Amino acid sequence: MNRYKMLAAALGVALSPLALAHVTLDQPTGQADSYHKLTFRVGHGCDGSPTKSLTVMLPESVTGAKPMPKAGWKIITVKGKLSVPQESHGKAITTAVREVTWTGGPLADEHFDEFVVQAKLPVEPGKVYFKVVQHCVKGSMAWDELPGEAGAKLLAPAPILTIVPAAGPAHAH
Ligand SMILES: [Cu+2]
Repeated sequence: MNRYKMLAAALGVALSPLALAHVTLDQPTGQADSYHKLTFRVGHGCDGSPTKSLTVMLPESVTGAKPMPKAGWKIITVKGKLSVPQESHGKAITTAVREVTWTGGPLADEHFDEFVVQAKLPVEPGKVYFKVVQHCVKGSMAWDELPGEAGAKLLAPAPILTIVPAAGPAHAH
């Protein structure tokens, strides 16, 4: 347990809004089967220490990821094999970008910033989670907790995107 988590545990439900800034998605919903702009917002450093890298892990159902270049940050992508091939433009794809890392900054704890990836969302509506690791000058934070029992408060939740059904065909008369 790091100091942030210990502090949060000690405070219980009395977390300040600032402590809840976390790493989150700017847009909580996206349309199924669309190319979507995922904007990850970093609200603070690690227990006051400035952020020097951010790694976003993409679930298998999210493909074709392209990070947006960012001044002052270097981008590294890691490709991996998909356990289930997906289809794109009529072609089967078996590998996809599974991880995007930005290194640079450092981003001061007093500032916030946004890290952007464009990616194709799954066809099926539902929830997808993006596990994120934030490395700081001192220490790191893993934003990788998934919801468990109902109502349980997560200290370091993974950013979540709700996939909503694609808009149906135009109503024709
Ligand atoms: Cu926070």
